[in-house]
Amino acid sequence: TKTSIIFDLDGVIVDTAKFHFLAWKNLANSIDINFTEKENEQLKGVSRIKSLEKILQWGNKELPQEKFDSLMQQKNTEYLSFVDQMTQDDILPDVKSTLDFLKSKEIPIALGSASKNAKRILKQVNLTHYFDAIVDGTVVTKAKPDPQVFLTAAKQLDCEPQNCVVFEDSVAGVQAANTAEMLSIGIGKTSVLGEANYVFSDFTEISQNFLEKLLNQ
Ligand code: B16
Ligand code: MG
Repeated sequence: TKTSIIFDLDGVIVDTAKFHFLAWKNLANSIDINFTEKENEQLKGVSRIKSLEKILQWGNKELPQEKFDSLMQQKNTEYLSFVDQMTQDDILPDVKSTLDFLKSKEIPIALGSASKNAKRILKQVNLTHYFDAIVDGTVVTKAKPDPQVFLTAAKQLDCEPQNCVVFEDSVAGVQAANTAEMLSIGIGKTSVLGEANYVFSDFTEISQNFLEKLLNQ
């Protein structure tokens, strides 16, 4: 059986998590809500709308729909101002060599991201051509931890979920992969991503030997 690989985007391929954090923090502070890295952790992999809902909940605030919409837009405008400054140097260490290795083995590769900006980001850092399927926030209707995003990617690659491997940096994303019955590999801290089948701090920690074993199981 042939293994396929699904990559999350933010926090796995590129370090956009720090841009999301900055933009959410500025937004929260502008409406007098405190926002820390710990709270940010809970927004990883979570859609834009859900993220703002959570922030308002934490701050015990309710807003009229119009204000809600304008804040979401404000956050995205600030976020995109960071994204548009990105270059290939913002690709996380050893991600490109991993993609090259998988390509050399003719492994199908998909993106499974909650972001509506995914295609723009891939283009910005010149990685679009690696992906045989792109499933992002413009197509999914059910947010992680729902497995929809990864199941859709598997379908597009014509791969059984059991033969898919998912790289994820968020708790919600690891849960989504597990629910989809895929092999989950957490990128980040074991203390946060303990539910994953394996956890590595980043791709520099993943040996070619390990990748080869993944492809041959
Ligand atoms: P956007 P991923 C997720 O992307 C991010 O982790 C999350 O922080 C963000 O709110 C979400 O995308 C939506 O992003 O505002 O660009 O549509 O990690 O699933 O690639
Ligand atoms: Mg992520």
